Amino acid sequence: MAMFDTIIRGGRVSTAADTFLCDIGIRDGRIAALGTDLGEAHEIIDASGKWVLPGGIDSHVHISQPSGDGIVMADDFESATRSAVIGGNTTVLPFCLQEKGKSLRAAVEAYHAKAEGQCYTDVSFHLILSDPTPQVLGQELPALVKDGYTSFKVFMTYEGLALNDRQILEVMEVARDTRALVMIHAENYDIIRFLTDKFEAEGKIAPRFHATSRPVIAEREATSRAISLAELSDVPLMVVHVSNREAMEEIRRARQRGLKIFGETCPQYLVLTENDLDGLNMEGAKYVCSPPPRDVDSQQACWEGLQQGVFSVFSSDHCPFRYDDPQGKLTPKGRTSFRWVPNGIPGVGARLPILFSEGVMKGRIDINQFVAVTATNHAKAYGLYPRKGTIAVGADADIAIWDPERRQTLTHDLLKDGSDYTPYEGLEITGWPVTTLVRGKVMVREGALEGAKGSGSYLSREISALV
Ligand code: DUC
Ligand code: ZN
Ligand code: ZN
Repeated sequence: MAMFDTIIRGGRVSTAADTFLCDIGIRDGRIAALGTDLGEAHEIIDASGKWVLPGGIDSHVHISQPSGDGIVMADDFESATRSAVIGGNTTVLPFCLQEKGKSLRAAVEAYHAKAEGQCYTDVSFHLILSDPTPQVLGQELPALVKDGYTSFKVFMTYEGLALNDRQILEVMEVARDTRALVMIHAENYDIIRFLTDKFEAEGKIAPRFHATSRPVIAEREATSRAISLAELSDVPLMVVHVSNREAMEEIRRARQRGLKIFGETCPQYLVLTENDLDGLNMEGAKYVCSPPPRDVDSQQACWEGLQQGVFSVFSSDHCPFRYDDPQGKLTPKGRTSFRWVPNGIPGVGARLPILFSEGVMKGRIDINQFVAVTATNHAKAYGLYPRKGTIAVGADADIAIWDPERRQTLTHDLLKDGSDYTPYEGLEITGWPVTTLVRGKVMVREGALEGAKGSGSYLSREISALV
């Protein structure tokens, strides 16, 4: 009788720490053995010439999130996790948004109903706190953390979402008491409101003014303030979607002072610039996201943040809207001002190939750094390690097999998400995740989707290793 369900044979295995040549024996969805001459299995996957890595964990995605009047997000759980698995991911963490005046628990239940039976990858939810009432802070949130929702995001900007400094301190106090990890969107609300009103009054309404109205200084100031609030509260903090040198340096300085401040950056800050928002007609809307892509020096700073460990995680911030759609980027109101252009871009399928190609294949980061910032550190930060995020005996068999030589021009057609474009169209990519297994089941084989929707499970999470 075969010892294993599957053996991945002959690959070059890399984790965040090591690279070694070995076979992987998989039994009951877990990694049961690492070694050579592992014997028989029901299925042998030949990985010779390939790199065998932990499946990607994308800890920052938005799926089926309420997005304002008449605007509909392009992905549901089926299409977002389909694109994720095609792009080499095995777990994604979307955000469950509390709408103002409503209960957080009710939002969580409704979000589970959307995901149930739909997923190609494993999923787990962060929370977004928009209304930190005494009931939410005193009861709902602590109970949800106990139930495995161990991270939540707060916003310093946006109508209906922004918390003031006092509210952020109140939330941080609950995080300290419950040992949850706070994630923060750091942009100065008043700077953005002031500039948005001013540009509109001057007739500057095109998508590119989205970028101009959210300057680096607004991000740097809010990052610095968020760090101060976390220091006062004595809580770790994850600053998400960092776009530029000044904000990166704020995080670096805090870390050098011994504070538990962590950073995340995303593909749009490595390969796009604000000039992409200049497209003729409304083409620039395809790149409207917040913080906006900046300039070439900001790209370089984000690379340095990844190379030097200032950023722990590299996520997509997948926040997809269709372009050619009145419920998406071409909403009629968006033509009247950049203020109304749906804010966010797709990226869950493109994240890993972009970092592999631009980072590993171009020598900016090594393969172990790649694994750390795309999988292992996400698992550690969000309470999934060591079950997820590494290749080790006992871990879930979440594995992506990469062909480091495959060349590919990135096109939207490859990504199989629910949007109708990719902001990375035409990027030349070297290296591709050809075969991906989720808990031992082959979901993508040689580039073709093979697993069924509903194979992905919901993951209840432990306390973050960063807390
Ligand atoms: N913040 C995000 O994290 N995603 C999309 C939009 C935003 O402001
Ligand atoms: Zn954000
Ligand atoms: Zn986001």
